[in-house]
Amino acid sequence: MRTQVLIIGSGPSGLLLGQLLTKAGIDNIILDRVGKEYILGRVRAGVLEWGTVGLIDEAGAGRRMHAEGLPHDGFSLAFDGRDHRIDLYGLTGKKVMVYGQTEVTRDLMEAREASGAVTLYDAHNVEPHDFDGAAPYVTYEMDGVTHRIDCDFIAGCDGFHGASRKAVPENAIQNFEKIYPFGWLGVLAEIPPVSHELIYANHPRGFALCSMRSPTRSRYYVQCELTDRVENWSDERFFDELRRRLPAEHAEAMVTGPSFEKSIAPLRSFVAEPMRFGRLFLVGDAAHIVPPTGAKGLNLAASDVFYLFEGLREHYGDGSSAGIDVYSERALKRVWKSVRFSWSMTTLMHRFPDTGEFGQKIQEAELDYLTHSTAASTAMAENYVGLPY
Ligand code: RFL
Ligand code: PHB
Repeated sequence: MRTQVLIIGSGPSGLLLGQLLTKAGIDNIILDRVGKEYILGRVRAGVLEWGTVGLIDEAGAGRRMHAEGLPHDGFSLAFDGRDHRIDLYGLTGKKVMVYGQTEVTRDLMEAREASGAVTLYDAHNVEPHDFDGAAPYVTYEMDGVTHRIDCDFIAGCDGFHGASRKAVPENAIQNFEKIYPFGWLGVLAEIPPVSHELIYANHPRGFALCSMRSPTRSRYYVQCELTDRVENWSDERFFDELRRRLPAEHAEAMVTGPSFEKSIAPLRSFVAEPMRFGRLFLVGDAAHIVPPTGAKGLNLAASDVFYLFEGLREHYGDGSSAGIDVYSERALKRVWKSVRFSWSMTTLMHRFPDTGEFGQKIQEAELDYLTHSTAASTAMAENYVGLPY
């Protein structure tokens, strides 16, 4: 089998890239090691930058997002027992869209199926080969048989634990990493959100986040110990803890109900440099991870896709390799700014076990500065809605 661009990974980055390429007449195949239902069962991101919204539109998968997604003009930083609103629209003229990653993925999958482009699920032992030469290929196993697909380029869209980054020789790649000393315990429940905007709460008991998926579905998180287990958290204990970390008006107004998803995610910042190795490109979580506090992971995956798509379109359009050659540099510039923002918002909003009284005072001063200085809140808003591509 042969294709122009072989995409490893059918998450949001692989699907978005695939749709943009297909629309531009560039042949591509997607391989994923798991099945469609498994991919759609993962509960992840909820906030889309407007640039991401535009790319999903360009990919022809935006209809339901515009009908059902919730455009948000601002969010709250809650501390000292009350809300401090960050007026995203007033400060930047831009909004964000609250629309779940599961739905983005479903819409992109449907658009792909309608276009007739090929996705091969349950492909095991996927391995990229010869990407440092002119004729790369990928092998995989399906139903006990090894298959090979030849291609011009390989897009490694296979997430943090994927095969693409692992295929790069150790001496060709540099990793930068920071692990945070806590995790997020998240629940999804069919209950109306406590507020019409997101609430990021800094509280002596730890961070909490009130987010949503729709007017009837809430996504809530609390900071927890890394060693904690979901089995230790009944719904009752979760909602008690969440309420204690919120301003009284929200705690009193909160509607609770049975959760239908509950999971703990560790927090990590990670960047691999460069993002291109000959004819292999790393895209999205395969190249970088950010802690979810800034809502940047999925949006960074989208900006990587934008840069790579531009490079490939140029290559197939007029034979120029200029866009491909600057892919890694362009993508990394934006990646590091989002890594910085996600780290700073994580540092600002969480309780760290070893902060000490000095660190605590600095955090309080920063929160006060941020919410009283138009310059500081504009900087936060500008990063949150997304820096330009
Ligand atoms: P994905 O989504 O991990 O998809 C990778 C795909 O590759 C497949 N795969 C393989 N296929 C073949 N062979 C292999 N060896 C393979 N290994 C893996 C996998 O099956 C999968 O289908 O990566 P992608 O596409 O780069 O997308 C990245 C985003 O998923 C991620 O950045 C976000 O979910 C991060 N994130 C958030 N991002 C936001 O922008 N806003 C948010 O509000 C937000 N909240 C979050 C988040 C991530 C979270 N967790 C659980 C990590 C909240 C949480 C709790
Ligand atoms: C979510 O809705 O899952 C969500 C929203 C904002 C974040 C992280 C996660 O910063």
